[in-house]
Amino acid sequence: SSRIAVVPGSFDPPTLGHIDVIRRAAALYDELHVLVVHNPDKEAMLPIAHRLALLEQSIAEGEVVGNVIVASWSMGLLVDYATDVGAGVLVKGIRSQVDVAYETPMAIVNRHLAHVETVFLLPDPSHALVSSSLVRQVAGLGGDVSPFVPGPVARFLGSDGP
Ligand code: COD
Repeated sequence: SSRIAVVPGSFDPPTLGHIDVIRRAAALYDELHVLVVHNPDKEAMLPIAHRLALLEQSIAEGEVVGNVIVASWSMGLLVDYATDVGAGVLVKGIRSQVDVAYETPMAIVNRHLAHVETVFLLPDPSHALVSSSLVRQVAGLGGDVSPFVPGPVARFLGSDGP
């Protein structure tokens, strides 16, 4: 049977850290769903439709191997989406102890709710400090975000590098 996984996130906006996790997860599974989920704990910068388009463009530009599907989900539990598409695994990136503390209870709940396992990937050191919130801050203050985001996102946010 084919191995299907979901990489969920806010992707507001997609960063080079996200693309790194997506590229590496795509190499591990037969089918990878990159899922834009609204995070009620965070105030959004970009509408979901923009995040979807930027993810698709960034994945295409990043030459990610494997069968990657980009989608969004707002109809309820994340694990309901996973179950619908036959995915048994969620893949998440762990940058710090803060991420571990945030993700651990969700991983336990998701396993109990739907027998969906969570697999954690450690970031590449070159991207470990990159976050969407940092990019939102730099962009909001008029700074150049091109070192932290894929080309399509830099162009969209209006900083195309020097
Ligand atoms: N390097 C490596 N990984 C990274 C990097 C980086 N530089 N930056 C981000 N990541 C990882 C994050 O750790 C995360 O795994 C993923 O990429 C997405 O990150 P964000 O910031 O875009 O997304 P989050 O953290 O806001 O997304 C959180 C979810 C919405 C996915 C989360 O809240 C969730 O799983 N919700 C589930 C909703 C639900 O069903 N709840 C009920 C049961 S828990």
